[in-house]
Amino acid sequence: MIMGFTLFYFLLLSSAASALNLDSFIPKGWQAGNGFRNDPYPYYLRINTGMGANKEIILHYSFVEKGEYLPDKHIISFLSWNGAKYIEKWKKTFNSIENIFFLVNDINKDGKKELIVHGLHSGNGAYGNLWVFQFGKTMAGKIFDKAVQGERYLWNDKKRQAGICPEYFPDLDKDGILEIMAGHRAEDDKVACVDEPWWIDIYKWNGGTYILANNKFPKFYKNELADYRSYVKEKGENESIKKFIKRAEKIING
Ligand SMILES: [Ca+2]
Ligand SMILES: [Ca+2]
Repeated sequence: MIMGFTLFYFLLLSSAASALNLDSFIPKGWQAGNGFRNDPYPYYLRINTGMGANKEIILHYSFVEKGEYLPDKHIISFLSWNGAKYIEKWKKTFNSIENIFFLVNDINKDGKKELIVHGLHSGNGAYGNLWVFQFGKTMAGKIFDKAVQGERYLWNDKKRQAGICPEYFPDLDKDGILEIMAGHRAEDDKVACVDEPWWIDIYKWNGGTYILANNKFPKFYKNELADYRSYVKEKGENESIKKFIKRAEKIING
C-alpha cells in the first residue's frame, strides 16, 4: 500500500516536474531534493507569494560534497514566471547539513508568507537547524535561525504529508499567531535515549522577529515541571533534570 502510494507520488511528481522543465535549473552533478527520489517529501512546491506573478516555484536540489552518500550542500531556489518561462529570482545555499525540508506558510499571520527551512542530520540525535525567512524580492529577511533538535519540523504525521508539525508550531496563548518550539534532549546514561528528558524553549513573534519568550508561558512550564518530577521519581535524578527543574520553577514563580 505504502509502496504503491510512493510510486504513484513519484510518477505524479516526475511527470509534473518534466512538464515544468525544472531539471534545467538543477546543475549537472546535483540532485533533486535530498537525493532520495522516493522520499515523499516534495522537492519543489508551486506557490503564490502575492508579489506579482502568480506562477512561482520553490525548488530544492542538493550535492554530495564530502563523504560518499549523503548530500551536504543544498540550494533552495525561487523561480518566478516572466510570461514566457520560469526564471530564477534568488537562491540560498545551506552547507553542512544532510537533509533539507521546506515549506511556505504564514506562521506569524501578518498576511505575508514565510519560507520555513528545516535542516536535519540523519541519526538518533535528530540535530538540525530551523530557519524562517520573510518572503520578499530577496531572501534577506531572516526572522528565525536556531539550532534545533527533533524529527522533521515540517512533516504532518497525522496527514502523512509535508506540513508544519503542530507540536513544534503551537499557538499556546491562542492569539492566532504560531509560536516556535526549539528543544534539546538531556543525555542520561541511565535511560534509553528515547526516554531522555527534553528542555523546550518557546519563541514568540514580537512584530519584527521571533524572540525567546519562555517567561510568557508559565502554564506550559508547570506541565513540564510535573513531567520532570515524575521522571525523577521513576528514573532518579541527574544534573540535567535538576537544571531543568530549577529553570521551570524560576519561570513559574516569576
Ligand atoms: Ca507571515
Ligand atoms: Ca500565539
